[in-house]
Amino acid sequence: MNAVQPNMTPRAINRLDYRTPDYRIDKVALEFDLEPRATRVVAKLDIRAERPGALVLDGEALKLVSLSIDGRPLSQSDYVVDEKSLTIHAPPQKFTLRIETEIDPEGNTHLSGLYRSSGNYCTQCEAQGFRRITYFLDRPDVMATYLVTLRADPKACPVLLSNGNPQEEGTLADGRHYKVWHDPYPKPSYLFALVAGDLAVLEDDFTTQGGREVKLRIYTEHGKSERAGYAMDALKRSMRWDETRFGLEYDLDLFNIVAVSDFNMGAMENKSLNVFNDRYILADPQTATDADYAAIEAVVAHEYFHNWTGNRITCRDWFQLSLKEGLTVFRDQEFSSDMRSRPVKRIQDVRNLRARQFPEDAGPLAHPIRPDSYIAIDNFYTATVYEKGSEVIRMMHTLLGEDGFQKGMKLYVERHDGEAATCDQFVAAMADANGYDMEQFKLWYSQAGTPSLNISGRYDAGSGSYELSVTQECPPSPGQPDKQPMHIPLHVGLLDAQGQDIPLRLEGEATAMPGRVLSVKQPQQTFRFIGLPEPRALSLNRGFSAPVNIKAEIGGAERAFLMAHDSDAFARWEAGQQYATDLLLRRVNNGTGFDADFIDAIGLILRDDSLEPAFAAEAIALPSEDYIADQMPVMDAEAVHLARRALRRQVAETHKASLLRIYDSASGSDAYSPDAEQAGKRALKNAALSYLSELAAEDAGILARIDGQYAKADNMTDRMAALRLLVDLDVPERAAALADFHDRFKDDALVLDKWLSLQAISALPDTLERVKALLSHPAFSMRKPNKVRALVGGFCMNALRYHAADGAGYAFHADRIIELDPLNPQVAARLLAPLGRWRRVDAARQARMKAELGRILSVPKLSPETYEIASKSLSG
Ligand code: B3K
Ligand code: ZN
Repeated sequence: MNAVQPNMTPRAINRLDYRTPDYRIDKVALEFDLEPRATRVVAKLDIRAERPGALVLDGEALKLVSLSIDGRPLSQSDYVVDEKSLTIHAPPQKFTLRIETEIDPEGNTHLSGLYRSSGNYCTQCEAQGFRRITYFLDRPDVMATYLVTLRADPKACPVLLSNGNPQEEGTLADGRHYKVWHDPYPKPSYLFALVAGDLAVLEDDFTTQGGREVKLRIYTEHGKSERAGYAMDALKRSMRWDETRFGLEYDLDLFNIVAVSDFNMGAMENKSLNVFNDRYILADPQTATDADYAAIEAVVAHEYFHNWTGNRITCRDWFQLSLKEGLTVFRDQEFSSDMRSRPVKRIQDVRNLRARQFPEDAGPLAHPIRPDSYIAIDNFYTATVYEKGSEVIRMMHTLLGEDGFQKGMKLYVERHDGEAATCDQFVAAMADANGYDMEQFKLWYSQAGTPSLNISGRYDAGSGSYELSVTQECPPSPGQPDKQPMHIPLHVGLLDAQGQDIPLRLEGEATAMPGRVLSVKQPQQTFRFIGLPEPRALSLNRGFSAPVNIKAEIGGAERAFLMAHDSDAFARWEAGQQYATDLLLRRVNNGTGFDADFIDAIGLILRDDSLEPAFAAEAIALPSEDYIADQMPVMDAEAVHLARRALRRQVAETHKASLLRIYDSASGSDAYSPDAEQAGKRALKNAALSYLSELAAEDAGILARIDGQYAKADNMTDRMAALRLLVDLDVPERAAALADFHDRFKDDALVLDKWLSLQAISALPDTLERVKALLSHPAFSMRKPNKVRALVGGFCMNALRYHAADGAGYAFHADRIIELDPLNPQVAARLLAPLGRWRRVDAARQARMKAELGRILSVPKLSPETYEIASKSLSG
């Protein structure tokens, strides 16, 4: 039972209250008799006391059938059961506890614990789903080996899977069949998994560096296994990469992946039995975009990398979540960078960080990457814990270098393999392996908020020196009014008039190098470079060396110069982003026109054929409307939309010829491949078409190109790119294309998600009405997280329509949360964040948003998940 009584505030758990467990469970034997509405689970747990006293096991939504210790049934007075736990008053010191429970997989709409997806059984136990299967010490520092017996009807469930190695299988007297699995590696309960059903399989194999032969299997629904080929390829590349870059090898003879269509998140790293949202497995050129392929590669790698960073070394408690998530995101980002273009990957990761993490860090739900308190841990699988967590790991990498970082990783694995560890232990391994003082750096784990650096540079011609003054500041965040200065690695460079890097020598140092990483540690600090000619431009936070906001007085001409010349590709892109941001904010505030310098700089990029197309596509793309709005004291989504449209139009008018040249010369003759090079060319071609679409109303040739690309595309990337433009245009071709898309793909749930989300993010004024109508379309279901995210989540990200002045967007949002909360509280809570941004809008909208949050909070039996987000959003 997840519901709380009205007037009963759910209790917060605090990091500093951590205590080692009173009891340990060393061995777990589980037997499942799988039935859709009444699955029997027998758990035999080898338990020993660390401290004498009552044994309190977690349990939720369970029917207790029987209970015995060492073969003796317990009497009513020996134990007590409530909605969240089973307490055995006086257990012996060491014993085997046998628990029989009954659960209802079919009725499990929370998709946590054991549930059914398209008629198959699957589990999701992280963070606290195992307690919905049996009573247990459901915490990550209780690690056991698991022996699992699955019994089911062989027709309904020919496939029976769990963690580890298969041990035995056979047929029972009643015609059912069984299979026994054993996982030799002790693991916390959140890594337990089972899957049972009628599934297709794609098989392959992999030989590790050490010579271990590993069978690889990807299970999908029938008829879909041909679409798992790219995921399989990504898996093998991940396995090889982890050996070569990190020296980490796979440790079992079997690695299984199962793709299911109903899943709360992206995927789950259960030991040797990863379970995936099928959108991160299934791809073919007709149904998946280049971005989908890249995401599949990244998520397959991420889950595989967890085998070491997460499974072999897990987290002591859930406050340490970033120990495995931040580190594993860093590892998957590095993998993608090695597989694709490193600068383009960095640009995309920073875009994503700014879109999702910076607003979180600046809002009522801000928390450090290692939070101090939570009500529902599932609410803390956030962009902060994951993506900022990865940035913190990346800063250590920047400070220590690749060799130093790998030394630290090696020591971390040596010290903690097989253990449940903490973030402090990770940092200690990095510090000890390198003799590096990380004390101040550790503040990144405890302080929330995005620091700002105020930077100014001054050249003194007389002495040939350059002074860089840096002031750091971290804004207050909930529960943290005052911040300490952080240790911030700031990568800087100076360019001469030819655009070359000037070698930089810090006062007191012997060597000069082009660009350097400064350790900013004080609230105010000055760095003095000596013996240099007058620089033309200052390049800051190269490679996004720290996840901070930079404030610097850099003029338009200097930004345009950096756009053309910076040797650091990230900084080159960033110069364009900041220049565009300056122009758009000026336009929004004063209605001013746009600098010719900027328009010219975009023209230079468009005409520079030496640039990597994927980079050029990023470099000409303007910052998102949300990013611009985030820079305003009070956001105005409509004004930002109009300003950005105006700048896009001016670029399109000025550079129409170059844009048409790029578009028309892009060859469509190669057979489609999702590789980075081809994807980059498509990205540039579609970025050009996106600019040109601003002229579609007056130029029939452009509309014909868009509509023609939609109709003739031989791959989903091009088809979607064209449809994305059409959904913003008020033309008859729009409805025709949407109808065609639906009919083409009406049997493909994943593609229909795209169809739903495109309509939800349309800029047209009747978007909300259309979204409301789609709620009753057969392609939508409130019970399917992918659908909810596509349609409802898509609409809530559409700031222009979501923030409609009459509050209709907010009311729609709150209605959906209230409807979803009893069905799936985890997804409801995750969907709620946009309402928490009320401090960012004008007073009239604020009142409406707060009223909706209040309405949600007044719902009887609201889940703790939704309660936590709504209450913190209102007050935090
Ligand atoms: N560890 C899982 C997420 C579990 C979600 C819990 N609500 C996916 C991942 O980060 O790899
Ligand atoms: Zn992860």
